[in-house]
Amino acid sequence: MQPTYNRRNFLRHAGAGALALTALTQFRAASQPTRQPNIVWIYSDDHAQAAVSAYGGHLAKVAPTPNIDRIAQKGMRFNNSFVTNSICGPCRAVVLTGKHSHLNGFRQNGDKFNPHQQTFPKILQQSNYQSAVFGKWHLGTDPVGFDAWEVLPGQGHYYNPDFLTAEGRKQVPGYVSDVITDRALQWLESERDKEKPFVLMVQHKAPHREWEPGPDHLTTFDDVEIPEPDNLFDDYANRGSAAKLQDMSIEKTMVLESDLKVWPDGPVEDPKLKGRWKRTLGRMNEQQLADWNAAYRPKNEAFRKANLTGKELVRWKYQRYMKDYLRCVRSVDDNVGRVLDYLEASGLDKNTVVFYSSDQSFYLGEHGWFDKRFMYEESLRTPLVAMGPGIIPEGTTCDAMVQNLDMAETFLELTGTAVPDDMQGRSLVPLMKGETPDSWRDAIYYHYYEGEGKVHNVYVHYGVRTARYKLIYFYTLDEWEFYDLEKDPSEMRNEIANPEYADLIEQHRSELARLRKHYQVPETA
Ligand code: SGN
Ligand code: CA
Repeated sequence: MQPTYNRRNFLRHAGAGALALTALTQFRAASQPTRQPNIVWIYSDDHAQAAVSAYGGHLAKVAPTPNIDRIAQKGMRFNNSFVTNSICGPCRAVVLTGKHSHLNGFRQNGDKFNPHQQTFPKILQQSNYQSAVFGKWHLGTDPVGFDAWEVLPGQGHYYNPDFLTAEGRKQVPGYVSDVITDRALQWLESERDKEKPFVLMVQHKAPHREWEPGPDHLTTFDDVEIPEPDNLFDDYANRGSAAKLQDMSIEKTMVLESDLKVWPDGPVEDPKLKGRWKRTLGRMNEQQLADWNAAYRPKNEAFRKANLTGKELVRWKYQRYMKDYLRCVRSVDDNVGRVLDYLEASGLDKNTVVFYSSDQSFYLGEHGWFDKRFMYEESLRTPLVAMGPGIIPEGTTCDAMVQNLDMAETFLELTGTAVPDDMQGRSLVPLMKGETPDSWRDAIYYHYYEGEGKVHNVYVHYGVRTARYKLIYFYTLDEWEFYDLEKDPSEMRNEIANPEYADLIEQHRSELARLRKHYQVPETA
């Protein structure tokens, strides 16, 4: 470990409490570079890797994310960043605890996070860090381990969002991505104790369904044609049952009014839609609603007149979906820029490690889908970029397989804090410095629990991914799938019955069994 992280030892020598703090202040003043770094974790909701232009995917040119890319340019892009269980609450619980879902107890949305368990913010708080979280939380119990917190209730709202605070619930005017960022900047500027290092979690709601763009981007992309993925019209031939049984297709699942914004011009009569109206357009003030209607009504009128059917209708839905999604991304990116600008202007950038990631990635029409959940590539991955002067060399990339499971240990190592033995990830700090330890993992474990009968009807499954292959077991269907990601990167051909792969499949079955044992997965889950 570099001496720059050594304040912990220093504290130990100086003694605890007030003495240590005074000594620390003097120590810092005398020798700036030895400070413990601050951490800013910017975490969005459902932001697909393909919609971060630093990854250079098919959307990079039409919908760039210049501010997120600034982080990658000044630091590192993780090319193989994966999640353990591609759904919101579980991913957040994994980041906080550094443990798989079966150990942290949060397997699916709707579970309640046990706030008495060990988390990295609690540990950092005990080692003189200040901690704050603003924005999406979605763990069912109040945040613990934070000096300051204001979080969205459940999924939260895009317009004039409500927040849960230690003092109760309040509504804040504005657009959610701006409001969350305002709150974080206010804490940085005038609420934190400037003598202490900090960890700040800025957690966006966007670009989550129902993809409501902010007032600055209502007509962004109006004149742009968004490129379609090759498998927008996937028929799920050569696949197992799970891909056919899902309910997350652009064609069949999307709601014309709330998802695609084709609301009636008059009052909403349908009782099923009234709730959706109330939590979306129904929250807007007069001006916000007027701007919204001015942007959408003429386009909706043209859509109604066109009377589209079949593939043309799917294509239209895809365009509307993607434009709204990317508009939401644009606001997130603008707000990442505001945070980076503040860090630069305040000089904090010199001693702050900034991460950008999302709870999980998302289908942007691949396989005809939106949403996530499956262990297929688009939702197994998640964007991860990080910058930190003196720690991460500029403009670098990393191909090692990393997971959200690694974040807690990364934050602890960065801050020079001891890592508890029961965390299950691995610190990314060596990778961030450009070294890949020989012992780095060559396989990851995945397990999705929010199964059939729940929203989007994705069957429970677990599996293993190695550098080139993926084995998935849909255990309630008793169906296995095996993909060769080099020959078939879009996972259109399940090779499980192909004798050419028999040996590899066997090796992956053993590896899966080994990982389940290693991570202490109960037999029944
Ligand atoms: C809501 C969404 C679903 C989404 C889940 C979980 N429906 O139920 O599409 O999969 O949240 O998302 S919506 O019509 O209410 O938007 S997660 O990001 O919180 O896991
Ligand atoms: Ca999510």
